Amino acid sequence: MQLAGTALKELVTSLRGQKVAVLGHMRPDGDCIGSQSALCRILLAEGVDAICVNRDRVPTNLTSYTQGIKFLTADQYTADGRQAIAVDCADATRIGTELLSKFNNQILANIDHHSSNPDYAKINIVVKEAAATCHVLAHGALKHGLHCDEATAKSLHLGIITDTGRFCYASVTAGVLEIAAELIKRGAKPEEANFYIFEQESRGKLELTKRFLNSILFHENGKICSGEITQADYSATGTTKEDKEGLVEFPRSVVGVDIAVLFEEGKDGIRGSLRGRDPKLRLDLLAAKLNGGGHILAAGFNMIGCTLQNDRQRILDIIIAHYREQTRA
Ligand SMILES: [Mn+2]
Repeated sequence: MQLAGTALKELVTSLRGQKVAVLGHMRPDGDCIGSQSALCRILLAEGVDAICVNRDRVPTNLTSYTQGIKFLTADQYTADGRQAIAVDCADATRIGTELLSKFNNQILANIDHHSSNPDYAKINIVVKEAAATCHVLAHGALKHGLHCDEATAKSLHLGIITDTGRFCYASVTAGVLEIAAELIKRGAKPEEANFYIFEQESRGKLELTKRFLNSILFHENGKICSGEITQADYSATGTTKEDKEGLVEFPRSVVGVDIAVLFEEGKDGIRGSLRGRDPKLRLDLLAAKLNGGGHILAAGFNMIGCTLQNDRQRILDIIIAHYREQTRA
């Protein structure tokens, strides 16, 4: 982290007088928008001509963090010789290929915290143990005397609470809380951030949640819990696939459930999310049996050409068989 701070300071000062675009990932979240907004403010304060560009629009609940700086979508941006800095992008494809091509596929700097980051830029400031990209930026800004006014502090705090689930994950160390405390001293407001991120759900999302909860079934003596969402659910509630975010946490949080499953029936097949708590269950290996992949505790599958009516039970049987194999004494 110490090295990252020095590298950030060097990067920012080396760009004085130059034109820079700070790029985020597709479907931006709080850590992405927070990192872009904060870094852009830091660069502007150092005399860099900086803007932010994303393939997608800034989510409406996060627009207050972008006040006073320029955020463009890929369509609105015409290549004008800017250097690109990517933030919170685990690899270059996360920027979106079309946007990347506007920079001749050249990224000057990559600032991130994903453990899979392959160091795809000329300058790579990647701290794999950091809780958020905003954590990396905040450390650099606060310890190396970079600009950190109220708006910057709010943006950095936004990213940290987003990626730590409001300071609940294993990535939250005393150091993270010390940085958060300093950001609050500089003007970050926990209740305001909490409101924008966690209390701005649409009515459609609540209706979708009701439908999902109604579909929940338990299997294997309550060890496996599944629920489903169909295209009809999305159209009836005016929601999109982005709104399924977080639903799998309902079955995952129930006592006794070892594997939570969310089935999503699309036009071309069934996609699914798998979540667990016990590394022994190796959900990555289970997902691989279902044309998917992912992490040991969180994975996804993709059964092309399948429908819930025809294939739900067959997929569940594979999940149950895997569970029995992994738990056999
Ligand atoms: Mn992040």
